[in-house]
Amino acid sequence: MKKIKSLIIYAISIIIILSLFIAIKNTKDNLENKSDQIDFLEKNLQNKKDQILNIHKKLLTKNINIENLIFQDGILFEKSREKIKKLKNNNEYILNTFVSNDLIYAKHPYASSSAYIDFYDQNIFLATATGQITYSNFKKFENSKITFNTIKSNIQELIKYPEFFINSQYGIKDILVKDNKIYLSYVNQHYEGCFSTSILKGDLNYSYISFKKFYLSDMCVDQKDEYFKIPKNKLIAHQSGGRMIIKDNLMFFSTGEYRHRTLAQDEDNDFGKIISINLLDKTKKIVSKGHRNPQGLFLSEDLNILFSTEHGPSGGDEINYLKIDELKKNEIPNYGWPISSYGRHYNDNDNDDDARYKLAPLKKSHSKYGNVEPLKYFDPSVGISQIIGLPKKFSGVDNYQFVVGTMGNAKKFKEGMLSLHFFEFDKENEKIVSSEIIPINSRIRDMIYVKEENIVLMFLENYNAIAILRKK
Ligand SMILES: [Ca+2]
Repeated sequence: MKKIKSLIIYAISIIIILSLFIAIKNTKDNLENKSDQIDFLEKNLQNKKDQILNIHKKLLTKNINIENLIFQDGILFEKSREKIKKLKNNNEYILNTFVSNDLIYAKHPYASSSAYIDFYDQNIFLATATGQITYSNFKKFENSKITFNTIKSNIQELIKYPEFFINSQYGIKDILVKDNKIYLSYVNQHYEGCFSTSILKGDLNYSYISFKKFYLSDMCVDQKDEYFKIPKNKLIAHQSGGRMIIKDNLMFFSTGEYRHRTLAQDEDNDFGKIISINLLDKTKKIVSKGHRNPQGLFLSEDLNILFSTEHGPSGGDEINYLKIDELKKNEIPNYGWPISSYGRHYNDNDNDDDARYKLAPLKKSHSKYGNVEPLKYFDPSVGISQIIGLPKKFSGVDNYQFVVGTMGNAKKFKEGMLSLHFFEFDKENEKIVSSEIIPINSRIRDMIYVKEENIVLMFLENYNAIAILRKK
């Protein structure tokens, strides 16, 4: 009897092990299938993108810009959905999203369209990264369908290289409307293959704007530069910075280093810096150096602090800050890049002998090398973009609150990407005292706080959408 019992147990065990084995194998096969499917779909998508890009390029050589046709009579946004977002402090926010199928050009492989926003004189301004300027009165956002009117301009006469007007890394990097002037920062091609981040300026007009070059860097970064002969190294125009803020008669302007990393440490050029430009006499000054790609810039007038974000290497995104009083000193504050960074060069296989570390060592301390430590760094990276401060009437908290938007991509998706990150900042101790992530499920390319309406406006690169976040 005992023998039979143990035989039965033995048989059952074998059956369990066998079925487990089959289940594991099926799961593994399924996963392999899924990853094959994703690869297949991605390749198909890429083929479609390449075909469309080819068409756009060919049309441009015949002087046909499809976007001009689409934007001729304005573009349409449609209200898509309303969501409630709740923070740990029990504050509730309503998120409304307005989607446009008229936005067609993206400046990143994981975006479906790219654009920048600003608010002025009760209007939302939206500039596509390919240079179309549109606006709509904010009141229209009570409706479910909104037409943005197009403002014609001379941009196509000023910018002559075709990559600017199609899917590429090159294009507009920010819009700022202030005191009846409109400013656009953009990747400027000085001559073939040589770029800098420059600024156009025009008088605000709702039918036609004639832009003039307002700010032009003395030098450009050349694709053929010796520095790009380092293995795994080439010019990348994503690393352009481009954020603009105006306070009184001073513009703060962030610039990237186009992956010519060592430029960020030299004081004889504009790359990898935050600079100030006097609007009256155009004199410029370096505010801070040692930046890789400062894609977010915000001046808190309450704190008298300039916050910036650093789109870093792998594991090295940062939030930085600078007390405006520091500007009176003679020494230019150094934020470390590429001497110090908590990240590593992309695809270095954890190899410290990778050729890129020779000139860009990315030491794991800032202060030890005389550089300013970040207020916070993100490892893994989140693809940090714009940063804005929020007043108490929006945040409902006593501490100073600021929020950063993130991008990232679906392929290497990590928690914290495609999200809003809320931070409470203790101004006495100059420290972040709490943080919270609210997923938005899209790359947040641009973001502003609108005081008049007490709302946060965002441009979402994956939904081709303007999103409005307001207190419930
Ligand atoms: Ca740094």
